[in-house]
Amino acid sequence: MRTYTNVKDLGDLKAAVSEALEIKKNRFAYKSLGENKTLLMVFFNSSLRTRLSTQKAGMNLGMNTMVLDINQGAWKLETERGVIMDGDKSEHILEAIPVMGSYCDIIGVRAFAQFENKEDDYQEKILNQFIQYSGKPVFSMEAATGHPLQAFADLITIEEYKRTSRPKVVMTWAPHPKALPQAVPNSFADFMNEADVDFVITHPQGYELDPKFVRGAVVEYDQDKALAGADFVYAKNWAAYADPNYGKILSKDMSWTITSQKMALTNNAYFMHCLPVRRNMIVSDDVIESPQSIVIPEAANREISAQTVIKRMLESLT
Ligand code: AN0
Ligand code: CP
Repeated sequence: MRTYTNVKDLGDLKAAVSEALEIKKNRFAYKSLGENKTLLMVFFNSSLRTRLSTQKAGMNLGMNTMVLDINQGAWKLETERGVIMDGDKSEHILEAIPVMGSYCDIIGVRAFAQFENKEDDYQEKILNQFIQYSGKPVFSMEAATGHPLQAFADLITIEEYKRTSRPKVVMTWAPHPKALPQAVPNSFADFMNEADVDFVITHPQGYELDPKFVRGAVVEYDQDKALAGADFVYAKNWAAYADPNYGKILSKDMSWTITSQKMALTNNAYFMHCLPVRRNMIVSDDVIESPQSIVIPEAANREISAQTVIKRMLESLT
């Protein structure tokens, strides 16, 4: 595997989930695969889970791992070609990327949507420059339009907790004080559309996601109707995708918060969220603390999704 940016990069999804569950049974079985290989993780944005779980995954595979926080101690990077660099940016990304590539074997990149220019975001300008100019396999650690390590971990978690062969999975928008990217909901939809689940998306009018990710999923604007009979409730906030409101907050309607009253509409559903989560905006204290909340095992599976992807990349090096 040379790139990991979306569900298609995994090929046969069932096989990928089986491989992940095998890795989970013995996460040190491939300790020699990464010997003398270096994983570089580049962060343009903050992280708790991705940083730790991906580093842990690399270490499980015997790799050396390095982390660079672009905004803390590195030179400020210019990303546009043709700019006269007389401002505060000391280095161009077109030099920085091949230099970073020269020190490692595999690169993970976190570069969120900037909400300044929809085309730049949806063309994955930063991530694609890493793919093009680093000379190394590159995986997304949440880029502008996707968070495929999260969605893969989500699918592994659903596989572990499902009580029927084809569970109903409902992804619901919920309110949040800040504008958040569409990366997590995009990737979750990307994966659920390929998985053996009944997938429903619910959000207020105006929060429609890119049809490229929604594809054949059912979109139900009435949250209560959507939640009826759900086996998994996947909550997430995102800012508007559709023009002319790209990147804007259109609603903070607290009637969309996932509470125990909302969960009572479901088939005793499990509650999921990628974290970090704002309590009593996205989800009430009692729901996230309930036995039906699987946010911690979900986060723990980030180590497994990352390890599966890095293992496949290491195998492609040899
Ligand atoms: C980010 C987002 O919504 O994309 C990261 C989630 C994994 N969340 C925040 O910035 C709070
Ligand atoms: N879910 C997730 O990616 O969390 P972090 O932003 O803390 O890495």
